[in-house]
Formats: sequence, structure tokens, C-alpha cells
Amino acid sequence: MEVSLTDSVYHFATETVGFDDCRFTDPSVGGAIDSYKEWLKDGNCGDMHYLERHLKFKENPALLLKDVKSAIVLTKNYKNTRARHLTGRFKIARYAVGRDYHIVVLNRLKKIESFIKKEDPGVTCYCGVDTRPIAERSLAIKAGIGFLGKNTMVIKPGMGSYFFIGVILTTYPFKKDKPLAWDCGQCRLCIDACPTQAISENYSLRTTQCISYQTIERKSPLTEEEISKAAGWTFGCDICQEVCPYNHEKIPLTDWGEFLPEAGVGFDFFEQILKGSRERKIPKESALHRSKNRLFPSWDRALETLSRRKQS
Ligand code: B12
Ligand code: SF4
Ligand code: SF4
Repeated sequence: MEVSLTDSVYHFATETVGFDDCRFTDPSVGGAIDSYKEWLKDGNCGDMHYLERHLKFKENPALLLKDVKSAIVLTKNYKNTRARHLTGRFKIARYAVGRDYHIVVLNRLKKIESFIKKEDPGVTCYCGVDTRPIAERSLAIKAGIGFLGKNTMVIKPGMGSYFFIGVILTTYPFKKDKPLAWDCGQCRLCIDACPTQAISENYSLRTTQCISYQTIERKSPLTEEEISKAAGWTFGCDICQEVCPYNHEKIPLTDWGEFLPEAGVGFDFFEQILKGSRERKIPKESALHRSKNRLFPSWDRALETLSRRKQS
């Protein structure tokens, strides 16, 4: 029986390269772009002005890749141990503990691109993970990877939401998958647990209230009041994922060692800062590196505020 390119890419991506899932969809996000426009209109991009510039590409991916015919959506679990970084006085989101996923995932996407080109040299591809103007969550939902949670994460039943999404836009017409028929039902644990009320009832994030935005993306340091509300989260925030029943204990840890604390670079560096180190050169391999030196004033202030409180 003839094996289609869709099947062989799926097998190569999951078995050889090690992604957990690989699905195929139309490159256009359809009606989901309206929620993006609405979100921008409400001022939710804050200091992330690049998201306004991304609109035209998310709306029309052919501007990124001429003759684009499909999107391949790849996911990788990054769940790592529930160690100090999640429970200590200073917390760092799971996704930033190990090596920078932008580098780790992009390298693997490139392997799939090379595989496709070897199979069919006429095909062109455009790979992205996080930083490119690709509507990754909308494509993941459309491809049936998972469903949209009230915390705005893509959640995959049986896998939870601790996974990265990588996308390859391609000129090859892969066979398309279908979206899942699934939702959160009556649950609202994340809405109630968010300490800054950043999660609205309508599957949208009030981004400027979100600790993740405030500690990673915002240009100005956190105020004392914001530090208090952030409950020790100093780089990103995982509260709305930790409380989600889909992220239960039985979900295995990632099998990509780069994302484990042992890979070191993220949390090790952070720990030194917390111990009072004045080192300001964030290791290049760490996801923290992307923030350049913008975060130091916030971290210094958090340290100051929290140690003052400890003394009084
Ligand atoms: C900007 C951004 C942020 C912002 C805003 C987040 C937000 N909720 O919008 C901030 C800095 C707050 C942030 C935080 C985090 N982020 Co972020 N972020 C992004 C980025 C770069 C763009 C997202 C965006 O455009 N947001 C605007 C909203 C309106 O768009 P959207 O989230 O894509 O949502 C779309 C869908 O909801 C869709 N939709 C709605 N309803 C329906 C229904 C159907 C049927 C369909 C098809 C679609 C659909 O419409 C929306 C607009 O297109 C993406 C990477 C990328 N290129 O997409 C990563 C990304 C979303 N982030 C990611 C991660 C891991 C995080 C954090 C967990 C990190 C952390 N621990 O601190 C937190 C989670 C906070 C949260 N609850 O969302 C992952 C999410 C993986 C997943 N499983 O969902 C992504 C995909 C990066 C990646 N490649 O893995 N992030
Ligand atoms: S990441 Fe934290 S602050 Fe942002 S919505 Fe989730 S719980 Fe709220
Ligand atoms: S905590 Fe509940 S409401 Fe929130 S995303 Fe998970 S299942 Fe949905």
C-alpha cells in the first residue's frame, strides 16, 4: 500500500524527531481572527506592539509563504518536576526552567522541513515557534490538537496544557485533521484561582493584569502592589495551569531532557540572582535570555520588597 506524505511526515515527526503530536490543518484560522481583533481593540497587547503588526500575517498567512496550502502543528510536552521553582518563595514558570524552547523546538521543526524537502524537493516551508506571526493556538485548535480552555490555553485531554506548539506552514496539500468536540464544561477553577482576575468569562485574557505579562513582557517594573499579588511568581506564572484538572499528576514528565531542571540554565541562573548575585549576563541557552536585561529592575524590587517583609 502506498504511504502518503501526510503519514510519513506524521511518523517521522513523532517517532524519529520525538514530537508528541503532529496534525495537519488549513493555514487560515477563519473566524478565530475576529477574537484576535477584538482582543487587540481592547488594548490587550499592552507593550507587545509586535502583536498589532502580526495581525495581517495571522489573517493572511500567504504573506508569509506564497502558495501556502497547509499548516503542520507539532506539540511537545515540557512538564518538568514540581521542584523549588514552583513551590518556593520565588517561582519561575515551568516553561522557562530548562533550555530555551525557541531554539530547542525550532531545531526539531527544521529536521521535519528537511525531511519534507527530501521527499518532495518542490515544497517550501516556513517554521515558527512563538516568535513568528503565526496564530499557533488557533491552528492547534483547528487541527484537533486540543480545545480552548477558559484559561486560554490549548488543552489536550490526556496531556494537559504544559506543551509547546510549533507550526510549519507548507505549500504541500497535506490531508487535514478535524477539531475536537470538547470544552471545559462547568469548571471555573482557573478563573477563581487567578490572583489578578486576569481571566475573563469569555475565553479571553485581560493581558495587562496577567502576572506572566507583567513579569516577562511589560517594559516597566512591577509596583509593590503587583509584587504582592504575584504571590512570588517572578518569571511567568503557572497558577491557572496548576489548578486545571487536565494537568493531573499522572501526566508524564517530558522526555526531552533540555526542558528538565537538570538542563540547568534557566533556574540555576535565577537561583544565583535570588541569592543576591549581581551577575547580569543571562545565559544564551535560557528562555530568560529573550527578556534581555529588562527584568532585573523587577527582580531587584521583588527581592527588596520580600526581604523587607521578612525582616518586619
Ligand atoms: C502574546 C503571548 C502571550 C501573552 C498573552 C497570552 C494570551 N492568552 O493571549 C502573555 C505574555 C500573557 C502570555 C502568557 C503565557 N504564554 Co504565551 N504566547 C503569546 C503568543 C506570542 C501570542 C498569543 C496571542 O496572539 N494572544 C492573543 C490571543 C487573542 O490569541 P491566542 O492566544 O492565539 O488565542 C486565539 C485562540 O484563542 C482563538 N480562538 C478562540 N476561540 C476559538 C475557537 C475555535 C474553534 C478556534 C479554531 C480558535 C479559537 O482565537 C484567538 C485569536 O486568534 C503565543 C505564540 C503565538 N505565536 O501564537 C504564545 C503562547 C500562546 N504562549 C504560551 C505559553 C506557554 C504561555 C504561558 C503558559 C507562559 C507562562 N507560564 O507564563 C503563559 C500562559 C498565560 C495564559 N493563561 O494565557 C504557549 C501556549 C501553549 C498552549 N498549550 O496553549 C504559546 C502558544 C507559545 C508556544 N509556541 O508554545 N503569552
Ligand atoms: S498566568 Fe497567572 S496571572 Fe495570568 S491568567 Fe493565569 S493565573 Fe492569572
Ligand atoms: S481549570 Fe477548569 S475552566 Fe480552567 S481551563 Fe482547566 S478545565 Fe477549563
